[in-house]
Amino acid sequence: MAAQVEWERKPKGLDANLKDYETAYRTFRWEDVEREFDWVTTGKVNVVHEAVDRHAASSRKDKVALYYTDLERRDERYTFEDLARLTSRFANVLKRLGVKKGDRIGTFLPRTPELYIAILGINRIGAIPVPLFEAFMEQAIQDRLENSEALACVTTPALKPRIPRRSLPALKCLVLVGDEGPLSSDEVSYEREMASASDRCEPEWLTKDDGLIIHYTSGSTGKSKGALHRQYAMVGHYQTAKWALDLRDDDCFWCTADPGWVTGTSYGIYGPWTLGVSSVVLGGRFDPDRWYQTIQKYRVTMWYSAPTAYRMLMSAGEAIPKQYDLSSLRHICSVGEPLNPEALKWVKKITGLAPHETWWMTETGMQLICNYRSLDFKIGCTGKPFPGTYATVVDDQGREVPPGQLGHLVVKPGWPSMMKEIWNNPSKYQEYFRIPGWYASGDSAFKDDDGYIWYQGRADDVIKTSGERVGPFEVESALVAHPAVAEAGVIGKPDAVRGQIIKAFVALRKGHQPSEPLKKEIAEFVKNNLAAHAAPREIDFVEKIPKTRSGKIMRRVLRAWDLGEPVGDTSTMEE
Ligand code: 6R9
Repeated sequence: MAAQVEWERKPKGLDANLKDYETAYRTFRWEDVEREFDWVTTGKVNVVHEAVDRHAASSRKDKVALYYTDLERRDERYTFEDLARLTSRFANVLKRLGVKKGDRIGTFLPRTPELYIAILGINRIGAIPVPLFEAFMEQAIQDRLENSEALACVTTPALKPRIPRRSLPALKCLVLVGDEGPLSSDEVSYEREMASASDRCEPEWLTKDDGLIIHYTSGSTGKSKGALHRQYAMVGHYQTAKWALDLRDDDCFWCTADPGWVTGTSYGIYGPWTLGVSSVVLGGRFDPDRWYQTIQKYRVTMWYSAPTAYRMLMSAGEAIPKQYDLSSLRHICSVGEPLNPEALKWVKKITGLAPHETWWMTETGMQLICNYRSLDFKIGCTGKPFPGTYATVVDDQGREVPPGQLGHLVVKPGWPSMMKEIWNNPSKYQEYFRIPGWYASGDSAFKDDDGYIWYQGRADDVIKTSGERVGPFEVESALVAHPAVAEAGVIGKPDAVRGQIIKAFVALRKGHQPSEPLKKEIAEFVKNNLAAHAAPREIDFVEKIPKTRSGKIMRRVLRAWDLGEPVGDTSTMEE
């Protein structure tokens, strides 16, 4: 436990949406939140009605839902009414292509308004969006579109070559955004189809249990897995956006995450828009100047980002933020990895506000352990369970451990946005419930005497690099596809800015010599086949990859090698 605990104290009577955590935690009922949704009275469920149509039919009609800029070519704003119209058009485009309720549709697009319109257009007809991060290369795309058996994919001419269509028999059609050229018979132009589509499309009425979205994410073994969420998840998105992000009607909210990741949909789309709050999207690459400029330009009031981003801003120095007016900010939150106290204090220094932790996962769909705007917290802690949920720390048998003792971070199943299934993989789903009575996160943590939970790291081999979740197996598979690589083992190596970086140990095939150019070539190969963020930043050549007798890579040994430490017990290692 931290020797000297520093508190972030909150003024009494602070005007937050969640005024008194302890009372709320005692009295909270999800049924009360359900009443905020129209489906409670109509029985007709569709997130697009709750996030768009009901606002478009209210006094929020002309309110800006989405501010979009790339600070160069595009500078646009879309009201809730615009979103109702455009997502209806896109829904009609999909209908014309024969897409029906329950079909999976990929979105492989840069962060542009079309991506948001596509996701909600897919939802409108009850189909299931499968967002694919823009930086994914061929292998990553193939794995995800193959597993989800997506019927169509919305993409751009520039990204299209990365979709291996010949090996995706289920993929019938591409919708191309920004294409003026000739199209093949299984392609349509987004612009041309949108121009002739009707502005009206009643949502497909669903049940609470029907599909909302599939987000692919990584585990410590195997290929990426698709976490399917249900429509009912919107109840969790809504309430956490209200109490953890503290969103209000007059806020201008900036969630910096891409919808290719769960944060970019739960809190880039569903949370803020079910609340009717204006959201900012910045296209293009990370750059400190552009980020501060965005806060200034839109007078952003609530900012939700990740520790790596805060640390990158920190390393760019204090002179840059001084050139911008950041005084509009009133609340800041953080997600994806632990926020180190140094970065927290730096953000506080430049904005006057300490970022508040929110802990959750792709599979949990919503924030579960948070620091709250009105509640004192200890700097460095992960926070307290969200009202209506119960997260705690247990031993291997599922018994809660005493304060201060390290254990598995678990959650009592049954919160609104818990994933419904792992797509096409019931046994993977069951693995999350291996500790009797609990959803096992795979993280380790301890609870202190005051009930604050302190994240202590992953208990498995999953890597978090720049806040993005990467499975070692995916990287190892990409590495061994290189002609010079015989075997590979991958670990996350601690890094001051990125949290972890990907480090690969590589054994070469006969006839290949270790060299610096070869390292570069191998890293480049992974970048081009999987994704830039999944490419190893460090490669060590070794004779052999340490494996157990049953053939499992011993990453514990790799980590010890990396640190130059003794390897410990190797009795299970193969000869
Ligand atoms: C939303 C998201 C989930 C894993 C999770 C944990 C780590 C997320 C954190 C955090 C410490 C926080 N994580 N938030 N660790 N403090 N506030 O990140 O989902 O990409 O699925 O990652 O990220 O290890 O298990 P996902």
